[in-house]
Amino acid sequence: MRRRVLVVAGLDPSGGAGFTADLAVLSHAGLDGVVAPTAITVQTAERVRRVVRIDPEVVSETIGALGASHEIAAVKIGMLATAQVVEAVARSLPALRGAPVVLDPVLASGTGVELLEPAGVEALRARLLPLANVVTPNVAEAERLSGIAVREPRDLETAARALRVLGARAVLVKGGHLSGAPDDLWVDDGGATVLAGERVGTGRIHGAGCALATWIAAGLAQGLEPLEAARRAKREVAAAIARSQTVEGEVRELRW
Ligand code: PXL
Repeated sequence: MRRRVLVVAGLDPSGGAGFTADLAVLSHAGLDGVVAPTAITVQTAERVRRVVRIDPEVVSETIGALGASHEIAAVKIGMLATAQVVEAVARSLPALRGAPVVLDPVLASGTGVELLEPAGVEALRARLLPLANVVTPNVAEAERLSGIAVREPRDLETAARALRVLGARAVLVKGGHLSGAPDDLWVDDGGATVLAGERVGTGRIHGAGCALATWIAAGLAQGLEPLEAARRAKREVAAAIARSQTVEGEVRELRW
């Protein structure tokens, strides 16, 4: 059986985010990916116009079938759309024989369109955080999931620790949406570590969050320690941001 990384995520037809972007990351990392699709979106790089949900039974059957015919070396979870899909994924993961899980808690698009229904946020907190080896919220997602308002840098650590109490083994809060340097904060059982970043250019980057989580899953599949996987992921995404190209208005896409 070939080792593969399982991507559980939605389709962005533009390829900037979602599972096609994740497959590009995996191929760049030298890994093969398999996909359990959770939603289809209609969108341009600028705006999500519509979300079409996938039947949760289809999601769990797909994960079951992939787990039976491949050795799943790691799992990356992205957009889930509904509470029922969150439940279906949570029920399906134990059959993957302990493959490490990276959870990107996608709640809304960069322009604020809802990508997970409100009941799904509660389900994600209760059912998926406890199964996550690494969870990668941005500041807004960390606030919503932890219930802690982030006003200054030390609130980031409080929110990250609260997500660990909810069951995630390691938390990477992405600081890219804060003003100033895009430093991320890593918290695991060894404590807190700042992953320093540098601002590269201006404008909105489409798909950086998807790519970062997938790079971390790739690192875990390749046997890196979680913090090392996160450091490499941040380096790779920063390099892709530096090479990024404008696709529409001020929106830029990563280049590998
Ligand atoms: O970047 C979040 C995201 C994740 N997954 C899919 C998306 C988006 C944003 O548009 O479309 C499928």
